[in-house]
Amino acid sequence: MREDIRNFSIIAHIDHGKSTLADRILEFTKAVSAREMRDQVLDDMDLEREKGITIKAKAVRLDYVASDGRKYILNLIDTPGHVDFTYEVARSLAACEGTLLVVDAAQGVEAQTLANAYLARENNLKIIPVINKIDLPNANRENVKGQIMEIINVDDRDILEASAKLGKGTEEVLEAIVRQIPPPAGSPHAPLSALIFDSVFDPYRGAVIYIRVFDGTVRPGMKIEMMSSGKVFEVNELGVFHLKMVSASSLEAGEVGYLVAGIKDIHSVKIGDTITDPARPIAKPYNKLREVKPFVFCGLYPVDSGDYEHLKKALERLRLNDASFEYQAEDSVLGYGFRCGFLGLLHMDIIRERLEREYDLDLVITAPNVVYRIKKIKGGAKKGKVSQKEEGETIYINNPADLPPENEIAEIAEPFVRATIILPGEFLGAVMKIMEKRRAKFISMKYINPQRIVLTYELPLAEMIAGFYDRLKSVSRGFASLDYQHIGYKKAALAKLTILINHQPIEALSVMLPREKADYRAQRIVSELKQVIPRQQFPVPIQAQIENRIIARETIKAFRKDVTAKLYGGDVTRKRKLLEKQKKGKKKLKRIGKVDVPQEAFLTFLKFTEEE
Ligand SMILES: Nc1nc2c(ncn2[C@@H]2O[C@H](COP(=O)(O)OP(=O)(O)OP(=O)(O)O)[C@@H](O)[C@H]2O)c(=O)[nH]1
Ligand SMILES: [Mg+2]
Repeated sequence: MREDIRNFSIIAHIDHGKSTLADRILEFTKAVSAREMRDQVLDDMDLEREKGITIKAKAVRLDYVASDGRKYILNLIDTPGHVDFTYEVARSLAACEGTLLVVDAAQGVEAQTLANAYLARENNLKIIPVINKIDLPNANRENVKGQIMEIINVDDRDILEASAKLGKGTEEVLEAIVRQIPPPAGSPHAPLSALIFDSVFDPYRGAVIYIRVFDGTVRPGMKIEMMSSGKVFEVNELGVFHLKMVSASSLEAGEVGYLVAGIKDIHSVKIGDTITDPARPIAKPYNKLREVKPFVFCGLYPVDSGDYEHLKKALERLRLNDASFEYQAEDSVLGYGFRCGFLGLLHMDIIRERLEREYDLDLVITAPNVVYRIKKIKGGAKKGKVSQKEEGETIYINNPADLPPENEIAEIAEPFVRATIILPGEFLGAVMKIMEKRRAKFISMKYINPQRIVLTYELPLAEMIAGFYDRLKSVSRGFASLDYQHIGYKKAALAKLTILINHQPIEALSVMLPREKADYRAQRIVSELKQVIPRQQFPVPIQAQIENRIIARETIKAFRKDVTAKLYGGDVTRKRKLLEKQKKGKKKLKRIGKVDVPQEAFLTFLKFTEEE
């Protein structure tokens, strides 16, 4: 047992100050020099810095001399707070013995505070609650303490207080980590077992695997076996995470670090897999990580069809770094591309942006949808009610385009979620109203304290992916927070809306809609498409169809839009600038038949999910 090691993660609701607290811990332990230091130094991805949020969990190793005079090695993992990235949190927790649960002193307990605290408890981790941002004028420590004691079993005195911004309370946090979190169990002499909790692709070294060693010792030159596949590799290099990776001569029980084993075939690495010594294997792999299934799907197509192979490579590599997304090749009227699955809309956005930036790709993304379960009628064509024995196979479709013809469908079911919303009482009315509009069923209402309400609803996942989070935030002035769990499929009255442009059905624009809202939404979708699709040399009809019946129609009048028309007279540079801008805008057009369809057309339906 390594008495001198502590492995912990930092968890919280989004923006409660995890990464800033990590900054202070890094500073206090001198893991970063003043020169290297910047705000949220662990958020090193461009996207993270731009959006001001953590996307990937990050591990870093620190040395700390505690007040007992002993030197400790701390492995810290900073995690993201957004609900789409809960999977990152789950993985990080699997590598730790304890966790800091950070709660904003002004916001109090929110939906991911609750969700992450439960995750930590499921993993049997020691939870150290920390109230952060006590410097804020509207900080309400006593109230927040009460809220924390409602959700975890903790004594008033054991709730720490900090201001990560001012660097207050950092030492108390470090001392609590050393005293309260148990050192890792396990023996360096036992047979090797290590958990893969993350990985990245390096063009020169192949897969770099992040591991937590539970038992045994791994050294360069040693053979390792991936337990899920039985594949064996030889370790070339290993090391630990300081701000950068630093090589080491071994990693033993209790330690967190990385290893490189010349793995060029990315498919050999599975996050959540257990590594062992093929000469002395352990009996059973760890089963610490639940596999996550993506819930939201969309098509990704290169704007330039010549980029297909490049996109395929990029997806393979990105998937190594993010096991929670899926892809499979598909072709459609948009050409060759991929159907990709994500954990939510932010996740979808991030992956698309990473592909565009890190791999220099231009992509068109189609409307996101959930996975539908279809029960088919046995033997095919038969109308009306179907008795049990006539029912045929059940299929799952992740693309509305794959919906069988209506006369073969006995039943359509869609995934439902149980949503937990935490909000201050004053927004109750507004929030209940948006829930009503989204086919949500009220389940319960509970008070954490007189000002904070926990609402529970069951609703179709499809209603949540379309702008729900933004709506919730805007009607509650940012105060409501949301978490959700999947609760399985329920039968629903849905229909596929197909859009025809210039008489050609464009499956990439198809969406599934609740039947009772189909007419209304179809009309709004075609009107919007009329606005966003540029005029052509000829008139272009846009039609919306359900089961061979046209239910809405608009026509785009002919003529090429001349952006320079309103510029009369001399200024050539302005004219050129405008033309260039138009050219740039064009990059994101996809030519379908004779019509150019811009990116935003594919996301039109997201705008019309709530009827006024
Ligand atoms: N006033 C005050 N602001 C703080 C404090 N700690 C963090 N902040 C601010 O809160 C915002 C969010 O901080 P982050 O550290 O990025 O929060 P996070 O929990 O890592 O956020 P995610 O990783 O996106 O979930 C930033 O603007 C910080 O400057 C604090 O103690 N006091
Ligand atoms: Mg962060």
